[in-house]
Amino acid sequence: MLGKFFQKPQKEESDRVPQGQYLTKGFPVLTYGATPKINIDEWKFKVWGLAKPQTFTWSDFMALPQHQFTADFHCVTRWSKLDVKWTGIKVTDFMKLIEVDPKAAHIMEHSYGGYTTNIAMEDFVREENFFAFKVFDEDLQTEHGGPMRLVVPHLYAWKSAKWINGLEFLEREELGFWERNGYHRRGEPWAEERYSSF
Ligand SMILES: Nc1nc2c(c(=O)[nH]1)N[C@H]1C(S)=C(S)[C@@H](COP(=O)(O)O)O[C@H]1N2
Ligand SMILES: [Mo]
Repeated sequence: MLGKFFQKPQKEESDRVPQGQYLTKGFPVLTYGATPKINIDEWKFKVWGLAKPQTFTWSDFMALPQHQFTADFHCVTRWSKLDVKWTGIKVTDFMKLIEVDPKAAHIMEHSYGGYTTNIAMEDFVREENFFAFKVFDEDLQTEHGGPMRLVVPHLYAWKSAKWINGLEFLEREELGFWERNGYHRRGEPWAEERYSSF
């Protein structure tokens, strides 16, 4: 039973909803473990591994161009939310601030609280990916990843790390938290890459 919160997509929306997903009009919170509390004055974002080690502050991020993004959000637990409106900073703009070794082919996303998720460089460095600090014109709520989260619209939402605070550049793929616990290493919703087959 889908209940009143989850609906089968309308015809005009159905081509935007991947196989096996249901639409929700609410915005569920999906967090493993505790929700970290982060003070913007103490917020730090680091890059390391196959990149020149650097630390950025909140104001370093706020100095980058800000954009509005509208993107669909697909959780592997089968809910999708269409047209989420975010404000954020493009990954491609942030990448101009850092020096990455050409051997780096993968990234581990790190978050306050210890969450990790892995992503290939070509899935990460895309025009449509962004660091979000507002949703629907309001400061990003702590439970949705505030003050800052990553959003990677073309992959299942577990790749969109909440409370993100670092990027570790890697030559070879390593597995993040959910990926070590059976989720797919890439997680493309249109291919239903939900769980790993090994
Ligand atoms: N740090 C962190 N990021 C996370 C998660 C988490 O547990 N911790 N859950 C992921 C999952 S499974 C989903 S579906 C989305 C949910 O985002 P929301 O809670 O804002 O809906 O965040 C992703 N990012
Ligand atoms: Mo999820």
